[in-house]
Amino acid sequence: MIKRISILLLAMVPVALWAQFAPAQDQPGTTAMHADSSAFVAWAAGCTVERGPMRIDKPENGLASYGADSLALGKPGGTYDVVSLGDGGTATLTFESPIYNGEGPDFAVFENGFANAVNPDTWALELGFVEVSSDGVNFFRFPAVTYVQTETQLGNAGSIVPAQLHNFASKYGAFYGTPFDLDEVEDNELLDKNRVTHVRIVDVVGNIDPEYATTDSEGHIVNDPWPTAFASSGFDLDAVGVIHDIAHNDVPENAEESIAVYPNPVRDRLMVKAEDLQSVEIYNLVGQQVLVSTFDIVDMSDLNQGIYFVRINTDGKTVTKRVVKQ
Ligand SMILES: [Ca+2]
Ligand SMILES: [Ca+2]
Ligand SMILES: [Ca+2]
Repeated sequence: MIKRISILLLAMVPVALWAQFAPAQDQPGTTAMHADSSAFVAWAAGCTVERGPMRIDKPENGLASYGADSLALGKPGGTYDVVSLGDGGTATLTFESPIYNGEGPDFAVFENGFANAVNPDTWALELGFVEVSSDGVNFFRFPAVTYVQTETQLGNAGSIVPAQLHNFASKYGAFYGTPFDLDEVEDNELLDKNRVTHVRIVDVVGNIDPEYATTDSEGHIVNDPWPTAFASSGFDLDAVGVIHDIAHNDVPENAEESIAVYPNPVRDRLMVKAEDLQSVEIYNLVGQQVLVSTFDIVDMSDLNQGIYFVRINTDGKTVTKRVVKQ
């Protein structure tokens, strides 16, 4: 009897472990973002794809070929409006204005996944790693985690429960973006999270054979639909939506002034508009200096609520602005 109970417990534990990330787009608690969400202020403006093979173990069969790079630009178009990356292929996206690390998610990636017709709790999702860069040279990957089993290779109808995935593109089906928060990328002196210029999607190979497998940030092999030995092999990129970019930050009330700060009141990032900016100093009400920066975006999120004086030093001119921190 005791033995039977322990077997039952063992059978139940993995289910609980798997269900620890946000659920599918049709369930409460999902983080999926619909393409029409007003949170999106811009869409990718440039895309360069390096295709991978249709099958990594048979490169002689040729590369994925479905879709043009330009199908990843603009708003999501759905199932056929995609560019296919093939096994291990990449897509590198650029934007009209740099992305900054605002409150919550900063951009979202759209693929063309769909619910399994027989078991609609599972989805055919072709996964990708997501990386960001602020110089187009050095790329930094979001820590991604999968709890999809690794005993049985998912076939090309592959059934994945979205709650088993975190920080993979795509966790959700067509027209629903997977959000990414720059806070989750490890800090690095070569990455300016407030001036991200490039987003790169890297197809996870998805083959569980250790010879070809790719692993998540915790070392788990990533199992995804494989082989997908046809033109639309691998990750099918539909769009990348921007939530926080510098161009669409709250428009400064005093835009005509040569030196301005915005938004005001400010919650986290204060933008400084000034030509030939040398430094920004922030003082509290009793005149203590609480922050110094040489950048035109100052992170005030760690400061207490209240009134601050922002001294902006430019080449030849110093101006002080009163700012309310919320
Ligand atoms: Ca963020
Ligand atoms: Ca595909
Ligand atoms: Ca598209």
